[in-house]
Amino acid sequence: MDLVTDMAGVLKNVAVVGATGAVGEEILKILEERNFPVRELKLLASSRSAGEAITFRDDEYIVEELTHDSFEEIDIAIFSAGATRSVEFAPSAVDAGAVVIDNSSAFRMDPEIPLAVPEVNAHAISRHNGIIANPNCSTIQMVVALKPLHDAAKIKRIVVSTYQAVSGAGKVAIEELSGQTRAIFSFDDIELQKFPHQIAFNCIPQIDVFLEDGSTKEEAKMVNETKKIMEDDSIAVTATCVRVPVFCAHSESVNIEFERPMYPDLAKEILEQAEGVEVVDDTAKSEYPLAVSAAGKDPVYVGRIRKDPTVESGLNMWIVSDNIRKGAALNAVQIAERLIAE
Ligand code: 25A
Ligand code: L14
Repeated sequence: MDLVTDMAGVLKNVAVVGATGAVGEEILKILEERNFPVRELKLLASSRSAGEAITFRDDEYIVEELTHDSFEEIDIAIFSAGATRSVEFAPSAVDAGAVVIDNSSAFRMDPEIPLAVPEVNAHAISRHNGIIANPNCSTIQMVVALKPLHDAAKIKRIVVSTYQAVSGAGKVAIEELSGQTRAIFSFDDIELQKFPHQIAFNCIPQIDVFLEDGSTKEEAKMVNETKKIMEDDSIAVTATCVRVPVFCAHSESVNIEFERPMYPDLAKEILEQAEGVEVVDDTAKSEYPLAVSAAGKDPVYVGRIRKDPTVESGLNMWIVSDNIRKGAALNAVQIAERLIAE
């Protein structure tokens, strides 16, 4: 087989649903950066954005309105337009023969649908029946760092508190933080859009809606998705998710209790070898992961690795990653890469 036919076999027709959103735009950037084998590209969004021109590689593409007929000839459809759109349109994409990689929470806990982080449970990807779910951003960065430690010493319990960037809530939310900041400095009234309270110069202990038990849906996602991705229901997880006035990258304070002995030095050694992880931990130089340094980068950064002396075998650490990249767009493209490698 010559190179041209060989390449032609691997090229895929790709649809990006929500192409004009914060995650959709990053998906296009990452497909370009990683030289993803795209034959045809279809950019789908709401009627608000239809007709808009977007440049991908050296060609211009026109955004089309998402309909049930959008997926003819599409091999891979990456959805990032919210759960309502996924529930309504993903079945049409599957019926048309596409494999759907879905960024929303719609299908994540469906036992028939894989919930995949390539560094953690890549084997789950091949078990799909047309849809593969991309986990929640806060969960992804935590499991990438914790899975190798779980393999080494079995995690009993995780206590996590998140410091989540506004970009997770989309472009309107990014504008909301800058708009409120400008308003405060010019003594104007602040405007609320995506968040229930002022986010500039504030911390809001609510992400997504409240559930009956007093936790939020974002916190429940961290609990349930962690068990599914790590394939271990015995891990106890408790979470508090907080929105902070940061534009990009989520930070997490994580306390981990292990069944078997685990030490900071051993954890560092393990994490230095781990796929997708970068250890930044030099307290003498005040070096640890920071949101502003992680923004625009691929790794999950881990630092402040230290013993938790209040339990028999425990560690505390600080985990930071770009929520739009590894937390959403990059993880989705990595799943697509695994699909075509199969
Ligand atoms: O915010 P939305 O409504 O969920 O929209 C996100 C994307 O979905 C498209 C939308 O196209 C955008 O590309 N979309 C929305 N409704 C659609 C429909 N009916 C639809 N596509 C098809 N059919 P758009 O043309 O509507 O958006 C253009 C820009 O406008 C912003 N926007 C969207 N709705 C708006 C709005 N602006 C004002 N008023 C509205 N009602 C939109 O913002 C886009 O910039 P955003 O993109 O940045 O939204 C990001 C979405 O992504 C989710 N998200 C973020 N992180 C993650 C994540 N989801 C999963 N995992 C993550 N890690 C956010 O929750 C948010 O929904
Ligand atoms: O379920 O920060 O992936 O508001 C989408 C919204 C993650 C959080 C999900 C946010 C969420 C995000």
